[in-house]
Amino acid sequence: MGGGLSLFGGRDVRLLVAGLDAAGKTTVLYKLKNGPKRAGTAVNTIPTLNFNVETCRMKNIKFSIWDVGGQDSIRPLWRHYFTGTQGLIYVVDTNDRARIKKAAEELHTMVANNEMRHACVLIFANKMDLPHSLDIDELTSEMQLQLLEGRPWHIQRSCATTGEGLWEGLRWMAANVKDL
Ligand code: G3D
Ligand code: MG
Repeated sequence: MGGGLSLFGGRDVRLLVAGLDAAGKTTVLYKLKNGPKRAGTAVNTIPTLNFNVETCRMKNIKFSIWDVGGQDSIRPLWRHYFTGTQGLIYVVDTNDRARIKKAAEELHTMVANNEMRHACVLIFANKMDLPHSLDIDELTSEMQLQLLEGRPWHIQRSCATTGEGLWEGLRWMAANVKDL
């Protein structure tokens, strides 16, 4: 587990995708898996029962990306996936104003876990295509992202259904993720 050189001569990097249910995690995962050239391909999502894992390559990095389900009932299981995680992709539905505090709480609880201490954090401000989205500044303040200081973090606008913003986010991850 963990990062390092792999058989194909590049780096292996392990990422975890998290966020509340319906934030867009599975859509993000399959868009990244399909690659930028197939960004137009629709993704069929079903509520994730257990987890999905997919790989995705960028330059000399092979990302393995874990999508664990977001339902309340299985959230306590998330910590089992933390070990070896080098980067967290935290997906937030910018239209779900009612649950923004809950999304923030969960993010901060997650990064406080000892197994996540080396993980850098990429926040996808997702569903930016919808008319009542919180903007980046509002989201940064509502989610108290300044509390993430001390580790690399970055917020990126995205629309997972079209793929907009996802590759920019992954490029940031590629540049900031550390081998464990
Ligand atoms: P989850 O895995 O976090 O639970 P999903 O979320 O990826 O299953 O997405 C939940 C719903 O949100 C899906 O719609 C999906 O198409 C939609 N969605 C994801 N990203 C975006 C986005 O950027 N913009 C918009 N408008 N919708 C998005 P359905 O209708 O299948 O429930
Ligand atoms: Mg899902």
